[in-house]
Amino acid sequence: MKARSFQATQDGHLTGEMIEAYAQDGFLILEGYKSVEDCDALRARMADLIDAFEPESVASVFETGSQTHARDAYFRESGGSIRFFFEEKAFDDAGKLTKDKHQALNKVGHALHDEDPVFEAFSRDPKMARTARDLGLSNPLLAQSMYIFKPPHIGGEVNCHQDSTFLYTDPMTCTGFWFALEDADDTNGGLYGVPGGHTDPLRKRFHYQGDDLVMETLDDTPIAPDEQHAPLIAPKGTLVILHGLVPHKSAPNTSDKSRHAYAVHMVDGEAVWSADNWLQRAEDKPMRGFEPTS
Ligand SMILES: O=C(O)CCC(=O)C(=O)O
Repeated sequence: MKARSFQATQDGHLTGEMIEAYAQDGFLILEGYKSVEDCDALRARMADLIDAFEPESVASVFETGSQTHARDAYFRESGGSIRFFFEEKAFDDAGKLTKDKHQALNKVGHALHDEDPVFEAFSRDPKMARTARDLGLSNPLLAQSMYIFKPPHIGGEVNCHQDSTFLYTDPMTCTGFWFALEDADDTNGGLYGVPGGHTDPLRKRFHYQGDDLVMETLDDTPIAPDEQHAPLIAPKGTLVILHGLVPHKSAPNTSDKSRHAYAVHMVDGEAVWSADNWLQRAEDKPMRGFEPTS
C-alpha cells in the first residue's frame, strides 16, 4: 500500500485536502516542495563541511569498544552544535574506519539550522513558516536538524519510533520536516510510516534521569505489524511531514544508490519544553523560530 502524495503549493500553504490527509494519516507527502537546485546546494554544502571535518580530531570518540563515555559526551553536546556520526558498518573489527569519510557517515546533527548559514537559509525558508502555521504550530521553533546519509550498502536501519519520544513538549507538538535530497523509496532505505498511527499513545521517552540518559517505557501498546507500514515514496525535493506520534522507520540501504535526506524537527513555543529532554541548548543560544537573525 503506497501512501498518498500531493504536489506542494508554491508558497507552502496547505490545502484543505492536505490538512485532511495529515489528520488521517499522521504524515503528509508534498512533492516538489524544494527545488532540485536547493537540494543540490545543501548537498554541496554538506560535502564542504565533511571536507573540513577531520575524523582523527575526534578519533577516540569513534573507536569502538571502551570509549563509550567520550562517545556519549560527543552526542550529548550535539544539540547546539554540528557533530558527525558514523555508520557502524564503516569500521572493521579493530575499530578502524574502512571507508572514505564521505562514504562512511550516518548523520550530522543537531544544530545545522543555527550553526551554518546555508543550512539556516534552507531551514528558515518563509515557505516552511507558512506550512508550520497551517499545521497548527502557532509559535514554531526549530529544535533539531539532522543530515542523514543512508550510504549505499552500509546505510543502517532506523528502528520504528515516534519523534515525540526524543523531543517532548506538554502538550506534544513535535513535528518532523523531512526532505528528500535524492530520490528515496523502498529500494534505497526510504521511509515507512503507519497510516493513522499518530492516534496511538506515546510509547517511550528518551530523557535525562539525573546524569543518565534513559529510554523509559510509558505504554506497552504494540506498534502495528510491518504489513501496515506504508512506504513513503519521496522523489528528490519532496517534503514529508511527520506527526510526533506517528510511528515511522527506514530500512537499511543495501542498494548501490545513496539516499541523502535532511530533517528539521519543530516544536511549538507555546507548549512547555521538557527540561529533561536529551537535547540541551546553552542558555545564551535558545531555540529560535523563523525570525531573521539580524
Ligand atoms: O531518514 C531516516 O532514515 C529516518 C529519519 C527519521 O526517523 C526522522 O527524521 O525522524
